Amino acid sequence: MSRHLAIDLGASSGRVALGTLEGGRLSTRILHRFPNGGVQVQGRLYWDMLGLWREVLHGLKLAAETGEQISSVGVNSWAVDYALLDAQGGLMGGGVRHYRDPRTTGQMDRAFALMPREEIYARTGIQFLPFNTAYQWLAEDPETLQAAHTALMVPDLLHFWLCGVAVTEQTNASTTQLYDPNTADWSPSLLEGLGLPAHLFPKIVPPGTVLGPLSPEVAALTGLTGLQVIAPATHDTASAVAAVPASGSGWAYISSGTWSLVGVETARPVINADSLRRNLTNEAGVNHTTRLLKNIMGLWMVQECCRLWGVTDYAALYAEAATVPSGAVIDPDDARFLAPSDMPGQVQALCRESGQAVPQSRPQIVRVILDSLAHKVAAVLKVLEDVTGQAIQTVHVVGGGSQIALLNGLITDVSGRTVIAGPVEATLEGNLLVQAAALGLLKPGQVRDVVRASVNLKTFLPSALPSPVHSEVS
Ligand code: LFR
Repeated sequence: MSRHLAIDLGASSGRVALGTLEGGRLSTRILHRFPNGGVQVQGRLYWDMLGLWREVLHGLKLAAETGEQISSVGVNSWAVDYALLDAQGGLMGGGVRHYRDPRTTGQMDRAFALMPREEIYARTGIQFLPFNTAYQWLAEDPETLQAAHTALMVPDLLHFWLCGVAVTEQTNASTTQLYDPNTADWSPSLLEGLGLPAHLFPKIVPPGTVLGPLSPEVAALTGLTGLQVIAPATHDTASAVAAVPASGSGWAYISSGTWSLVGVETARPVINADSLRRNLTNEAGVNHTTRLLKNIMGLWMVQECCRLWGVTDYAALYAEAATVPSGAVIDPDDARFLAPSDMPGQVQALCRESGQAVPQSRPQIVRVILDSLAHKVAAVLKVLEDVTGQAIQTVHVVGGGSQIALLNGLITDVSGRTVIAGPVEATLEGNLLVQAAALGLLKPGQVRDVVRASVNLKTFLPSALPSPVHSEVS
């Protein structure tokens, strides 16, 4: 039997959880849950890193109070964002900028003037998204970048604070669009081509790397002793995909949360004219796999509506949305939805502009969002089939969004494929089990078996003839 701690930082909330692995099954107990989100100051959007660190320390203290013997701890979070550190390891530039900060507007075009789009894609295989680390770096004040000593991705920063070791973990490095999947290292030609300082990011380590013991400072602050800090798959989506309870072939996954990440697992990156045209991403997964996927705007759209409406009971809202008929279908990846805004108004505007019925009530607006997400998911599944030549029969939906029966049903019906929903806590489970594998307590190939043995899944079968889905996705 072994115990491990997972620190999971999501865009809207964070958790510290204790996992117990025993007899090939994993049980997970959430010790501490705390809210997260952007903090706006002087027109800039940041993450509250010090506030998050305080919550992490509190969670670790609760872990110490359980009195259990815990072997290891590891952090995962959203991708692309980074901290710049000075030579003493101090945070520079006001902390970590949020990827939804509008500073990246226009930076992709600047990058394409420095290096052709095709070449950037050929070297990285990463979906062009305005907030990729590469474009955030282009938006940095050049003097700050020059003055910086080190850049650490968010989970790497937390690992640095936990144990003093500064490295970049591979799954998250792959999201920067500065990483070459063929060499599993930073791409010198990309850094040079975009004029970015190559020395900032430290060495890349694979998921499941033991970094070292918890620092004496953190041990004293929390009362925890004897733990190793282990880099899991630090990109939350990579941890979630590691815990997809699939076996065999013919399956895709959706990591469903603030974003919907829709993809398949491949043995090698798929980087060609077709994947470029479809703007698919090739992010690194565990065990040398590739996560060939696409970012879809996801439940962020509902979260933003709820923020504006002051609604916190999501379950009630989804239940109401299930009682209204299907409405307009819009493109959830319209650029206007990216930044925090009047989301209901933006949804209504796009419905109006596209000549469709404009939803009025809250449930109608949520219904338009869910219908639109389901249609986009269905289109991406077709694209993935086209690009890989592999049929997809089953779609595993994992993460918080897997609890939304309405969305699962819509995905099933619109795509005409079986949906298997769960686990809700895939990210935590992937994080915990990759730590266990790093300590030799599991074979890497056993992670999914343990998840299957440990969780309850729900199956949604297509109830109607699939609607025609257009597979042209931008
Ligand atoms: C999901 C996620 C996505 C990434 C987005 C921004 O939480 O990590 O994979 O594209 O957040 O970092």
